[in-house]
Amino acid sequence: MKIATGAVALLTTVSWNVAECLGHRRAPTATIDGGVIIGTTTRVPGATAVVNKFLGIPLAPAPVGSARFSVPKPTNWSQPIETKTFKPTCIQVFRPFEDRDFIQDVFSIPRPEESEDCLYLNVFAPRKTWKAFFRKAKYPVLFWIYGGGFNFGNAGQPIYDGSHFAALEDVIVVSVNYRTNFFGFPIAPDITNLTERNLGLLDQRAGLDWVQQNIESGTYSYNPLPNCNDTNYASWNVLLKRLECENATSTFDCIMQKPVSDIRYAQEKFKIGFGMAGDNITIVCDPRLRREAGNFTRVPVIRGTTLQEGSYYATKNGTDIDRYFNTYFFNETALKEKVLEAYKLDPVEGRFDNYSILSQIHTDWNFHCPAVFLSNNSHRYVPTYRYLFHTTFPNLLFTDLPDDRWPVSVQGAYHSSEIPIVFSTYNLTNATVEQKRLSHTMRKAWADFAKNPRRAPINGWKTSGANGSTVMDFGIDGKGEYRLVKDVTGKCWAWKDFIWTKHF
Ligand SMILES: *[C@@H]1O[C@H](CO)[C@@H](O)[C@H](O)[C@H]1NC(C)=O
Ligand SMILES: *[C@@H]1O[C@H](CO)[C@@H](O)[C@H](O)[C@H]1NC(C)=O
Ligand SMILES: *[C@@H]1O[C@H](CO)[C@@H](O)[C@H](O)[C@H]1NC(C)=O
Ligand SMILES: *[C@@H]1O[C@H](CO)[C@@H](O)[C@H](O)[C@H]1NC(C)=O
Ligand SMILES: *[C@@H]1O[C@H](CO)[C@@H](O)[C@H](O)[C@H]1NC(C)=O
Ligand SMILES: *[C@@H]1O[C@H](CO)[C@@H](O)[C@H](O)[C@H]1NC(C)=O
Ligand SMILES: *[C@@H]1O[C@H](CO)[C@@H](O)[C@H](O)[C@H]1NC(C)=O
Ligand SMILES: *[C@@H]1O[C@H](CO)[C@@H](O)[C@H](O)[C@H]1NC(C)=O
Ligand SMILES: *[C@@H]1O[C@H](CO)[C@@H](O)[C@H](O)[C@H]1NC(C)=O
Ligand SMILES: *[C@@H]1O[C@H](CO)[C@@H](O)[C@H](O)[C@H]1NC(C)=O
Ligand SMILES: *[C@@H]1O[C@H](CO)[C@@H](O)[C@H](O)[C@H]1NC(C)=O
Ligand SMILES: CC(=O)N[C@H]1CO[C@H](CO)[C@@H](O)[C@@H]1O
Repeated sequence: MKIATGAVALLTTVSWNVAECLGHRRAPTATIDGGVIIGTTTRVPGATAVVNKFLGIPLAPAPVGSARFSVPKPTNWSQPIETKTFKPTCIQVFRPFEDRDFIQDVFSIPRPEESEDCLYLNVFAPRKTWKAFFRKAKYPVLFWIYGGGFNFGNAGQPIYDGSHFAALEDVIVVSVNYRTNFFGFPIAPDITNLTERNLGLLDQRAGLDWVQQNIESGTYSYNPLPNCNDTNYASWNVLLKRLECENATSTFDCIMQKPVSDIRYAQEKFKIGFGMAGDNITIVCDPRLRREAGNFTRVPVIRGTTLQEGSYYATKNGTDIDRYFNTYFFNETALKEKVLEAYKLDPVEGRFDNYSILSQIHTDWNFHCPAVFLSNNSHRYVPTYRYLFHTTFPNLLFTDLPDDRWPVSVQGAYHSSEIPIVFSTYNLTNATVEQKRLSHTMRKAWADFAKNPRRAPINGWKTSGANGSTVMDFGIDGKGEYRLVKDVTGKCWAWKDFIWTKHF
């Protein structure tokens, strides 16, 4: 399982038509296409600006009942509605079932309410000053698409709170819920339009449409290739069996009538995965060829990875190297040989045991090397900035996980640990000075890039250059320092053939 995270910085500004009640304590209201919304306000430490929050704005009619697999369409309402609290997240699947608690302890804090009625988005906007109001000031928008490997995720997670961005950087943050797993990617024979098998992607696009700008959807970066065989219904057929629908007159109706809890449980317990259907519209089957031909939306990018992306995944799957290879690279014997040679025990390079070997392997093939290859490619067409996130702050470590499966000593700069730094949503109580400084730097860099993507996000941050190897190393001293360095990409060659055929 891969948990992709991504933010898309919209490159244009929008006018957020807020009927400001400047100087008054009244709740902020806004008139949008769908109707009138009433939000709430907040403040963040260190900022004078007030933040207007509109949480749980309806994005589309609820996809429930017979509308379960409906394509998101604009919705509207006649009376003003309160948008003051997050709405439930979409139905989530945490696979395998045995790992349900562990995955949530790391990636879903606190555990949200779930519902099929989940298509809502959230806006965090700086309250305009009188001056800005009369200038008709416009703000750049940062659009946040949460990760979760298209199995789970929730725009309302506290670490994704956009208040600091809005208050301190004068940008608007929009985050959107989208459907995942079976509910977002129903590859079923009864749904004949391939694009309508990618509802989760359509939901994301609906969120972008809502922002009403001509922007690109999230880069399809380094996920495994989508299912490009239109008639491969392997997952659907397993689900039919597990839900005892295989002999029904209408198998589709049979599944539609099953309770959500049964559908969720079957996916977790029997490890049934639903992914995207390659339709060459929402998701293409030949992304690498298109990228190499420069056939993509030409906008500048920042992309980066953490130093120990794989530390969580390697733990999750134990320390048996053979089992790991059987799980991820079944029957790829040549690859296994090449990789194990490249990553043999070497204390100098941080490989002391099976676990540290697997942690490095997972970091490289799933995150680090794809970032290198992608940067090497995109820098030929668009300004491409790459970063590494290197540091581990004590208040971001998981000290109270129920068993010893992921000890604090090996967590490191784990997958997603840069997110609370970029959003400034880490726990302030025990934050270090270095942490606050680094958070300020990264948050500002992201915001400045949205304001002007033609300029380096930080002075002196050079583009990734030949071989994608020039990187800004955030936390290079293990604390808050950052510096431009040459990344060590030596082992990526071991992965090139595999990644290029299976993941691009
Ligand atoms: C909602 O949209 C429909 C279709 O455009 C329109 O007919 C209806 O009047 C709208 N309702 C409200 C309350 O705006
Ligand atoms: C397939 O579905 C998409 C999304 O609803 C729609 O835009 C497109 O027109 C449909 N294609 C056909 C051939 O009906
Ligand atoms: C697509 O999947 C079906 C079902 O597994 C299989 O019979 C068929 O051969 C596959 N088609 C291709 C082109 O691989
Ligand atoms: C469906 O039919 C097959 C073959 O007759 C049978 O083995 C299976 O038990 C049936 N499944 C259910 C849920 O009735
Ligand atoms: C998508 O494009 C690929 C590569 O060009 C092609 O093989 C595949 O048939 C296309 N699929 C659809 C659904 O258009
Ligand atoms: C570029 O993309 C367009 C549409 O997405 C497609 O029709 C075309 O075949 C692509 N060209 C190449 C060289 O991939
Ligand atoms: C390390 O992996 C090898 C190969 O799968 C396995 O035989 C061995 O038991 C593993 N050692 C530990 C401590 O897990
Ligand atoms: C494993 O790979 C070998 C050689 O490429 C092939 O003959 C065999 O059928 C594969 N086994 C499975 C189960 O895919
Ligand atoms: C923040 O950290 C302090 C000290 O470790 C702890 O008591 C508090 O519960 C934490 N707050 C949150 C929201 O996690
Ligand atoms: C947080 O800081 C306080 C005061 O400096 C200290 O007593 C406490 O042990 C710290 N807690 C953690 C979890 O680091
Ligand atoms: C970068 O791209 C060039 C040109 O395609 C290629 O020769 C080189 O091997 C690539 N390097 C990496 C690290 O992918
Ligand atoms: C995704 C994956 O490979 N999960 C495996 C991790 O290891 C457990 C056993 O501890 C297996 O049951 C899972 O299938």
